[in-house]
Amino acid sequence: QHRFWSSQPVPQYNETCVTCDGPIDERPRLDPASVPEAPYPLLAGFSWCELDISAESDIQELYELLRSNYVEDDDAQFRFDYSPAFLRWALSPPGWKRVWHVGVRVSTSSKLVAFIAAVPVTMRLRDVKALAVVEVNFLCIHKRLRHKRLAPVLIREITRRAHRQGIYQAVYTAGTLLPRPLVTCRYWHRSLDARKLIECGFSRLRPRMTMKLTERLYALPEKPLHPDVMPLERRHCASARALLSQYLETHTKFHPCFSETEFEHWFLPRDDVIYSFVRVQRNTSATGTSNERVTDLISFYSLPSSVIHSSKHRTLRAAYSFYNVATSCSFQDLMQDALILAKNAGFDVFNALHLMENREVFDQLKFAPGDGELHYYVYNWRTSVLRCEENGLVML
Ligand code: NHW
Ligand code: EN5
Repeated sequence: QHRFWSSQPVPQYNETCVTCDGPIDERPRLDPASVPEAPYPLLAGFSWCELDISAESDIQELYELLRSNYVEDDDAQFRFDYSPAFLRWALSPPGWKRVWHVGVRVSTSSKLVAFIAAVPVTMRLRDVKALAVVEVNFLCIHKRLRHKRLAPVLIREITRRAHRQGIYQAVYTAGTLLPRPLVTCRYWHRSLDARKLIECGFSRLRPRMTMKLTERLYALPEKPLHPDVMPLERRHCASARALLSQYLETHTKFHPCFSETEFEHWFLPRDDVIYSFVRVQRNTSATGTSNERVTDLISFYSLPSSVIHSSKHRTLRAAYSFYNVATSCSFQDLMQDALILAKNAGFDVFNALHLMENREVFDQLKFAPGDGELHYYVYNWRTSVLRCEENGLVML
């Protein structure tokens, strides 16, 4: 029943695996000459292209393709609206390659009608400490070109382009069930502007609750609990990275390994894109030199959604939990500060997945489970499934 996926090196639904961590198909690595040099043939009338993300016009075209055709919720009420600045950030981490920003255009008009991207990442997968893989994201086909088996062509082409660079594994997430998730995590939501969420159909007034009571239920303090939380700066990055790496290594079994420059790329604050905050402890040594140690990290990214039907609201501003680590305070107090910082930055809702330690604070902090789940996949790797808490990867 999966015409494409049953032909791919991914675990099938019925497979069981006990001690079997490793690649499923070793052929492309052992025989690089078998990887085709030329792109896969495309439907007649269409051509492959590479987008130039440093060019304003290419970013704008990608932005518009996604704004009109990318992921929607099950009831088609909301559609992700990744901003141009966000897309540039997401597609240009250290080591990014233009050949991995793959578009499809109508040959006659040059209109961009499909896209898929890969970016490099080093992953730990259980006992394998540093596997060079790609993260595949932003697979999108224009609504008028759906159900023509174009997705498998895009996936085969990005696979070929990864193989050409000596990469044989990929990680990707999707709301759709495919063979076969490594782990599945539910989305949870925390209202920040309860009235707006109700007005645009994101949430509903609970029985026997008035709007006033609902707004009061979700009220938050005006200022963070910890007055010393401050935006992450370059000088904090070495210490913040050490804090996060230590956390991921000890608490999770599947996580990215950030180099110094990768950490700076993914975490240094960018308006309306990525928000990161730290608490630091100042240590003054006997010789009078002082150094700062990051004890806590808060981060969330901005991913608005278009509201498809409302006359009153055009966009929903959502903050998505990224990586958060607490050592000087409880995780719950840290996440409460994340909510306050997100609210003060103008977000309407704070979203988080059931992974790492997040589940432990959802009830107390008044998150509610959403109707969406996120499945995590690894291409060409066999391993047994993870518990949600062991998942240390947050994708954009
Ligand atoms: S998940 C978001 C994906 N994008 C969207 O949902 C946007 C809206 N939808 C669309 O644009 C994040 C289309 O519906 C898409 C499918 C393009 C989704 N992943 O062309 P056909 C990502 O970007 C399979 C993988 O007729 P379509 C992650 C489907 O099961 N496969 O469908 C991307 C079927 O195969 P089957 C998906 O609706 C990861 C076949 O496509 C899929 O016109 C990619 C049907 O194709 C999905 N999200 O277009 C994998 N959705 O076997 C990377 C459907 O069941 C793998 N399908 O018959 C790794 C590669 C790199 C390896 C490196 C060594
Ligand atoms: C690749 N990196 O379904 C990403 N979102 O729960 C692709 N639901 O927002 C994968 N349906 O439950 C994307 N409100 C997979 C997710 C696709 C988007 C998606 C879900 C996640 C979502 C909301 C709105 C539902 C609208 C109707 C939801 C109910 C909970 C409510 C929140 C506020 C407080 C009260 C309860």
